[in-house]
Amino acid sequence: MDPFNVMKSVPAAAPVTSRARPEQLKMNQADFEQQLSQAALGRARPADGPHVVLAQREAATGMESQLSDEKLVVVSNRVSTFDPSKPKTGGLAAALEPVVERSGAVWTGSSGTLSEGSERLNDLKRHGTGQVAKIDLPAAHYDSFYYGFANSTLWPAFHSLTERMSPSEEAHYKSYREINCSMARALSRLKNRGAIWVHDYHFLPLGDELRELSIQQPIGFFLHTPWPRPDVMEKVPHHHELMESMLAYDLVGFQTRSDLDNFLCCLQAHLGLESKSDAVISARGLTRCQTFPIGIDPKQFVDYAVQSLATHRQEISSMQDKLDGTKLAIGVDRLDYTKGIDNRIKALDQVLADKPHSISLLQIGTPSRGDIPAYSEYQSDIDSLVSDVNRKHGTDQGWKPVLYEKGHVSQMQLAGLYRTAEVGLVTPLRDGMNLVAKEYVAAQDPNDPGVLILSKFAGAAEDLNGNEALHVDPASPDDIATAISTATEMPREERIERWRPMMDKLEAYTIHDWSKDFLRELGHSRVAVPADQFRYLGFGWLNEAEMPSYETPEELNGAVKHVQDTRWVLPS
Ligand code: GDG
Repeated sequence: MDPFNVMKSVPAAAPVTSRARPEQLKMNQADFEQQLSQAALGRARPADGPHVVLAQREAATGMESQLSDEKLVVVSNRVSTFDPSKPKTGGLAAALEPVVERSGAVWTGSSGTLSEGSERLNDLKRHGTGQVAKIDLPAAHYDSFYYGFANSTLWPAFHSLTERMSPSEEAHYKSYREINCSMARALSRLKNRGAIWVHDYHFLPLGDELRELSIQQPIGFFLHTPWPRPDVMEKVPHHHELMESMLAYDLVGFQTRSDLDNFLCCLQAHLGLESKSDAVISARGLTRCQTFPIGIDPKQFVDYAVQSLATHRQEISSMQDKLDGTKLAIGVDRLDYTKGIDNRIKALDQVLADKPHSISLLQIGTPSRGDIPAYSEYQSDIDSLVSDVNRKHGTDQGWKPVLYEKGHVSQMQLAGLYRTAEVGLVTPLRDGMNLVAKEYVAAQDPNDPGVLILSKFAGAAEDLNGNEALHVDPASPDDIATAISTATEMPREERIERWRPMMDKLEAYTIHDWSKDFLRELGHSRVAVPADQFRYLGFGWLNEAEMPSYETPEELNGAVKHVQDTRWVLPS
């Protein structure tokens, strides 16, 4: 029996299927105790003492050793190209590539080729110490899954832009579930499968589908986008079923505290489930929720920025020629309506009306999801705004205030451009984190750094606070315009004072810390205690120091009871 898998190996007294109604999630006392005693019978190992607990804990905390034979499996919709000459066009790819290369994980995702019948698992390909296993997903469902439910319902809802949500179509939801089933089946065919780390809103119910296939390994989920408030979540069709399915994960990770709080509020408001210390207990077991603010590799950006000024000197100086002596602001975004590019250009318009020929904006816009009307419309709106501003404020000598680059640039070029720009403009209406904000900071010259203007609704604003970055309301071109003027006039000493603490934070929690942290916590999330420790079952506390205090019996959702009639009160 898998020592990391007590809860899931227990036959459920009252089986709860993935289609259970919310009230079924709460277990009655008798069921819970029956599960405990069945688990105790199956697990009794009288010789095990505390040293075993410790040994198991060590194994649980060091995922690398735990996974020496069994590979960590990372799942996301798209898999990166791993081609250094090709740009990373999205935050998820930028974040996971170094994780997979260094950890030896197997990264699975859609191949981009669709299959006529059911899913098809392609041969594994090596990248660094890691491997990639691409999956051909069923043509019959992929578009409705991807363009339909994932990107026209969940994406706008999770960014609290309900007006952007497409009218609900039952077929889209059906396809969303079908693709999750296909992915689960493909994963179940992977050999040497260890813990599974699922990424993003495309795969909310994947953990549940994997459990239905009796997959026993620890399964964690990380959401790269924000999680909305209950009133917004309510507008997502099948939100009950989706949230309930997420309780099949052992660990659910969010970018920020406010996303995590929103998720817990949604569980309470929509499923009636209480949480304590960010743990939720249901008939599916224990789900721990935690924040893991995603980072970057700041050292790589420092190196790239320095190298870029030498390697790409010519391109950078020809771009500087186009500035015609004006200061430079930079924006780098997928062309997505959440990114607030329109308000940024309107703000530039205001600045230039006030101070003509003072600043240029280099906007790198990577085309994204162009097959969705909301995206193609947004992209043409940006095109017209850029033309208007260039027509209005450009000079007869050929200066154009907005340099709009839709082609891809390499990461090294990007780092050089960040370093050249006096202002970094990051103004999403809402964003899970926003890696561009962090990359801009990392690429700066420590002796003459630029100023980051940052939307207060980007996850990054929780870390890079208002004393460091200039926080703005992304819906207000006025606010952004004021910040641009402040940034361009800021004295060098103040720029350094603001930049240093941001850089310290980026170095203190890198992308590598982020992945290690998540995997360590995923290890903790599985119960690994011998039979005589069963009173701790379900909580994942593995030694005395981590144990919750138990005090006056208190109702914890009516679901949890100490075997000796003492109920846990989770530490606050
Ligand atoms: C999602 C969440 C969260 C873009 N254009 C080029 C290029 N990029 C790179 C950037 C950056 C990445 O793409 C974009 O990352 P973001 O974080 O800004 O945004 P999303 O794609 O929306 O990512 C987001 C992220 O996941 C991670 O969790 O932060 O909130 O929405 O790395 O540099 N890179 C290159 N050339 C380009 O033309 N080389």
